[in-house]
Amino acid sequence: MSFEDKILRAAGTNQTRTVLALDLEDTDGSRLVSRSRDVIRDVAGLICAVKINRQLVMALGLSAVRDSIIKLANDFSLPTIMDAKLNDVGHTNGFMARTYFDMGFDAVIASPIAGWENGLDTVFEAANSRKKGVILLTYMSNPGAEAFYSLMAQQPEGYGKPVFEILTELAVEWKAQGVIVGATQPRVISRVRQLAGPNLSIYSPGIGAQGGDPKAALDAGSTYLIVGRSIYNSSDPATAAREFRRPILG
Ligand code: 3DU
Repeated sequence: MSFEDKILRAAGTNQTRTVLALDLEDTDGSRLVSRSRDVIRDVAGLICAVKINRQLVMALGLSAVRDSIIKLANDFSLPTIMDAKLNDVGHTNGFMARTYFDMGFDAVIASPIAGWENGLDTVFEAANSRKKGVILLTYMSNPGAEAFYSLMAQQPEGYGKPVFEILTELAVEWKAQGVIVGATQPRVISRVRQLAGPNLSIYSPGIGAQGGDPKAALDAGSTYLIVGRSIYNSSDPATAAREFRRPILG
């Protein structure tokens, strides 16, 4: 089953659009594993995917992430996304993408700034041949993101276009399975939705802890919400995760 089919199935079964960002920190590796697994068990029926960051892979190593986290997510029929923010030349991007996919990840996040030729071409090749997903960073959620992603880029025809619009067009052209657009910028989400049409999935981080509002993001056109600290730092992660489902349940 492809990445998109897996996340759609989980979103339908669990009536949710929430992707859990599993970014826990702990100096003790075995405690980090057990806390991470507890959060997944607590919210498995309330989320549609688990996103893993490089900080978890740095702390545990890739095989431990596969054995302790990816397998558990898969036991709950949840796909996993590796937030690798790939941004290098083709041969190393390709190696990293193949390794993440062959370890069991269903999708990777990459930065389109690397370009296609000898940049992200190898990542898409690795994904397409394995029915995996590539999600492209299109507008980050942090306040500093505006300085670059909203920058007007001079077009050959003479007019200016914001960088994020160019990145959105590339995501459509390259047939990415999704784009990341911060929930902190609902107007940007609307514009990306307008440019990309109804089929491209928009993943929006920056909910809660970074100030983004889930309903505003979904109303503006986000498909999925990426939520970390507001769930795993809560004394009751399941109740917190249930709250993020509220805007789609009505
Ligand atoms: O703020 P939170 O704790 O809900 O975490 C947000 C997650 O989304 C975290 O894993 C971070 O790496 C990721 N992310 C952003 O926050 C902003 C982006 O533009 C892209 C990814």
